[in-house]
Amino acid sequence: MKQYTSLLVECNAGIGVITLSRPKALNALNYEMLKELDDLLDRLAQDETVKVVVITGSGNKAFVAGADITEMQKLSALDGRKWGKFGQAVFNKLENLPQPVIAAVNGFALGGGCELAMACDIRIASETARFGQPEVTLGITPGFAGTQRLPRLIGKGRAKELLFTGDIIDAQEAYRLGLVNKVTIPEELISTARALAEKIMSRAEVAVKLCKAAVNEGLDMDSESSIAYEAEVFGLCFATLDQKEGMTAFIEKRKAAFVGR
Ligand code: DAK
Repeated sequence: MKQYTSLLVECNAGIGVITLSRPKALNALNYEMLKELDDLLDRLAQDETVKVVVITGSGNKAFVAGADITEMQKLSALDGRKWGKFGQAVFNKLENLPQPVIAAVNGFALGGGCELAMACDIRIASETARFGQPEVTLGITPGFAGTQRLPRLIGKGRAKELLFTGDIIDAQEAYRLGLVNKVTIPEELISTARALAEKIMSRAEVAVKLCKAAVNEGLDMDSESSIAYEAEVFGLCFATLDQKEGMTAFIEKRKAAFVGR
């Protein structure tokens, strides 16, 4: 795998682990990190050996403490719009990566960090994780789709409270709100993410990918179109070897041996 300046990448036994690494700035997202992430996502999308992706932050203090404030401070309005559009495009690419993506949130996930976690499919948080959209305390709005993904995840009223106050919440509160799927002790964060990745990898790969596409595409459609889309992906499953194997294994009362096709 290519070497990056702000990302560590390790691919092993089907799991690609991306560690966002700018320790001096609590892994704050700057232009270089976003550009690297953009490049890496293109590569991962083409890499059939990577079945599930896990994203975490380096160190034990931060997942990502937001977009880099020192870099943003100098932006003109036009550059701000350009930066926002680029970040949104990278986060959309992450959200729509063919493989499932698990965020293993190991500390502060603020602003752009919370938005990055929300662009992942599933979030697991360490007990030490902290979440928030503190942009209003800096005189700005969230710029990487936080105003859109947060209400879709936790509901309009709760999202507005977090967006209007900039409050930072702990992992248990994030779990209560439905912002994270699970909370673990810090020592078990990565092993929990890996165990979940392994469970997903044991299922029919094409069906998992089609579930992801159906949820992502369907949520942006009217209900009639989304249900029609679901029928299409359901039908497509019957063109796979894994559908035949899965149903035959059930009837023969044995464990399915999926081949990922
Ligand atoms: N950017 C740059 N540096 C950061 C940073 C950040 N977001 N967060 C922390 N750092 C740096 C600190 O400046 C400090 O650097 P040194 O002073 O050591 O050189 C180092 O990381 C350690 O941080 P602290 O000393 O502050 O550590 P503490 O434990 O005391 O506090 C903290 C941790 C996470 C509570 C605190 O660092 C903090 O409040 N950080 C900022 C959190 C924040 O406000 N994040 C949201 C950023 S705003 C848009 C596009 C994108 C966005 C908006 C619009 N468009 C273009 C429309 C996104 C916005 C954001 O994400």
